[in-house]
Amino acid sequence: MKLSRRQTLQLGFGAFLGAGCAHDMSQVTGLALSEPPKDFPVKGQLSLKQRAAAKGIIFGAAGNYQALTQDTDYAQVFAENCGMLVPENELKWAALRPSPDRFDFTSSDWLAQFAKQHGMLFRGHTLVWNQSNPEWLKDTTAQNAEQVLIKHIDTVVKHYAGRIHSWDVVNEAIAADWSKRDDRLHFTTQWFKLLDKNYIDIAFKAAGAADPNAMLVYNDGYLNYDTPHDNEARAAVLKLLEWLKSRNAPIHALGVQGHLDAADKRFNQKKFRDFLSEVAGMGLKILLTELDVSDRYLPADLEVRDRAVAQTYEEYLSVALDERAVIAVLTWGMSDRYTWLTNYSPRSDKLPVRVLPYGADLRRKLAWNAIARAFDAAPKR
Ligand code: 9MR
Repeated sequence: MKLSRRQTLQLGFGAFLGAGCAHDMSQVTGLALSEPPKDFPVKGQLSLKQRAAAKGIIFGAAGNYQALTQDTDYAQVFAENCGMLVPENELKWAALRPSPDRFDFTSSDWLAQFAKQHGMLFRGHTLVWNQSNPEWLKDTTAQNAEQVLIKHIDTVVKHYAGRIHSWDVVNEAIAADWSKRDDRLHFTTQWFKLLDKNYIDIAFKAAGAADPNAMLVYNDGYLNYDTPHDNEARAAVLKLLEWLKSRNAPIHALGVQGHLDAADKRFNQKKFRDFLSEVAGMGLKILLTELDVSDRYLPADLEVRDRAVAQTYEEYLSVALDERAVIAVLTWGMSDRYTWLTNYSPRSDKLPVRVLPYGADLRRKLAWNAIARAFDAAPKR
């Protein structure tokens, strides 16, 4: 029996991660396999975007205005590797909407121009989210909620029509909430309170009307692991997607946030792969969004840490890229110099986190190799 790359990795990573890891051993029992070589060798000199493009995949990352305007070395590394730019914060309401009647596109327009100048696609994140909203939004009432929502989406989506690849129309309507509603919808958010779940449908329809050519995406997190919470979240996301389709909402893709943790042994390849197949079976594309690998619970040793982070990237991407509906891989930043995990998920020993393809010194790490290797091994779209 010839093993697929996925099966090979399955055993290799199991050996590395130890007992708690869930895998389907039925396919691989009895065969001597090894984990990826310690230095994650890559062939050739191609950048990440070139390796991805060779397989019909887009590689890109989140970038923010501050880092890209002030740090030219970083901007160069970013442009060399990315075929797509996602503004990390600049398209959120808090950034765009200083007041109910004003839109400020200064920083997002700069990023759109930077993307264009370097031949990158530009992607929108996000039109509706429960976080990073301006204070004045709290004054919205049940009477004007729909109008406020539609005006925002219509104005922003039209502003970028013709120069945007895709929009995260709604972000995290489900999985951020740990409560026990049957449909798992995050019901304490302001939009839910004012418009019930209809806000999701309204948002997609407004985006589709404003730009019929943009790919419209539902983006959510906590979909990766084999935990009770993530299992429920995956089921709830599938139901939400079905509901949106039944309402004739224009939805074209699911964004699966990849905030991974290198010490978490609960990634179940089969369950995750099956989930992606189900989404693909609904006629939707899939974008792997917001990918990064926390090293918070790993030992201090740099080599051990970098290898474990790289292995996590390689395993995850090898499983996911096996699904041909996956059209994009987007890391949440390019360098450890600029990552939200520095503040949101620091190490207890205070060592700088090493979670993205490039180190804070802007040198490639094994994580870069791991991503490159996953693209090189991926089937063509
Ligand atoms: O990385 C983003 C960070 O800089 C912001 O302070 C934060 C709040 O707006 O959002 C972070 O990005 C989040 C993304 O927009 C949605 N999914 C979770 C991401 C990490 O918190």
